[in-house]
Amino acid sequence: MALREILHFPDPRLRLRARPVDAVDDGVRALVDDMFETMYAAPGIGLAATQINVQKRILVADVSDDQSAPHCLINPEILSREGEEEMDEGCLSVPGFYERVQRAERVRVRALNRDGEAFEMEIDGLLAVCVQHEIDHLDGKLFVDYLSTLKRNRIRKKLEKQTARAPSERTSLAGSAVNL
Ligand code: K2U
Ligand code: ZN
Repeated sequence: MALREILHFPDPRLRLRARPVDAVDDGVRALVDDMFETMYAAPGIGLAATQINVQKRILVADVSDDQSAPHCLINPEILSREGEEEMDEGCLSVPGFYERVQRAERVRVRALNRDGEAFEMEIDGLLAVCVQHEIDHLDGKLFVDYLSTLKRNRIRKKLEKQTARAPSERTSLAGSAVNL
């Protein structure tokens, strides 16, 4: 397993649309394992392959408190959406920023698991939010796209400044939340 670099907004590679996985082979399983390792180390509760510059339709998620509920969704499809919910979302690709986003409260999803077997599941709560957030990543969409142009541009400018700073100073700043 290996830790992968997570791309940061406004990196244009985050805007690429991921392609379906043709066959769930050992190479895909190794990629899934790297995604889980990278997600847990970030730390985060979800990660899309797009965020590590791999344009394959794969996401991982684990909203448990103790890394006990890993989910791997390959070629995920949302079959149905119900209700509405709102929460402050963050993103490993937009470090230090949290903004309110509205999404479906409950979704039914179909995907392939790490063994290439098809499954469906009905999800709600934080896992439903996370899976919708990750599927957006696979379509080249970020949570900042739900914000006003003004707010999105202010986030972009702040992150561009951090990227331009020395790596050591950038790391210490990344953990500080900024309210716009
Ligand atoms: O895609 C990512 O960057 C992973 C997100 C997933 C996520 C975003 C918003 C809402 C739910 C999940 C990161 O895990 S952001 C960190 C985080 C951690 C706990 C709760 C919310 C966000
Ligand atoms: Zn994200």
